Amino acid sequence: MTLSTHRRGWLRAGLASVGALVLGACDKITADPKGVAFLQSAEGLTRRAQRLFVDRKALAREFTHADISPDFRPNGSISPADEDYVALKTAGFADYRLVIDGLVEKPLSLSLADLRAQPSRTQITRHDCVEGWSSIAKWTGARLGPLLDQAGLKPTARYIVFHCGDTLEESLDGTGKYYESIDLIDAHHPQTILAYAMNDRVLPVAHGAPLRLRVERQLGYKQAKYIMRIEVVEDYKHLGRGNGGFWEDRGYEWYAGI
Ligand SMILES: Nc1nc2c(c(=O)[nH]1)N[C@H]1C(S)=C(S)[C@@H](COP(=O)(O)O)O[C@H]1N2
Ligand SMILES: [Mo]
Repeated sequence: MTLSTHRRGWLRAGLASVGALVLGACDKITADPKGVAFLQSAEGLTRRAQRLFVDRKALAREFTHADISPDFRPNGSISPADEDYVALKTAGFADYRLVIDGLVEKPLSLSLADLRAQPSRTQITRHDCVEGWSSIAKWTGARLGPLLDQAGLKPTARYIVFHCGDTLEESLDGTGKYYESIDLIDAHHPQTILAYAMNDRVLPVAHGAPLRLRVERQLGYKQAKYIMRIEVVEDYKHLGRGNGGFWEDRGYEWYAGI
């Protein structure tokens, strides 16, 4: 193959993978026999798979202590009024248990001490909110991947849902409770942690005490605070209004990559 056809094939493969993701199909490519041949070749497949995979696995940028924001802005719920949450908070979260259930072999129920004893990671990262502000903080937490390995995902598992303790919107249909979901690639990403500490201190209530998600390749609204339960599911259509998260149910993208 000459260099120019090689490069055209490469470009088509790139467009096709975008098309496949966005539209589910790409008429132009399937109408062009050369494009199809390249896409079906082992080389074309490998390259497309590699690009999707490598990009999703790349680490988010990490910063230094000097970069930490002196006043990281709290946003959304900052002091949940939900009865169950208030009771837990009043008792200093001594009775808190994180439940991991759904499509797992062995459901888990973990205290904060249990969580602090899990494989952990500390990272200084930048939080970007869609509203247009950013703040940098140091987060420490249990890595989600090893926890899910302990619970043992069933073969049908596809998404990890985070059920939160706060109602952000009072609505008659009860869909105002905050929740979020991520896929298994992000769940196993090394920087995906259940944070219990912020800037070397116990996670404050305003930032999601006692436990909040850090999924560093995505925007602020994916960073679920006040996590009460992690449910492993095959699909999230039956939850909330069916779009995989509180803000997704109100029009935001499910995959909020940065
Ligand atoms: N449970 C819960 N998680 C949440 C929210 C919320 O209101 N409730 N707000 C989201 C949004 S939009 C942002 S920008 C971040 C804010 O996190 P922070 O309060 O630590 O800045 O939390 C996200 N996670
Ligand atoms: Mo946000």
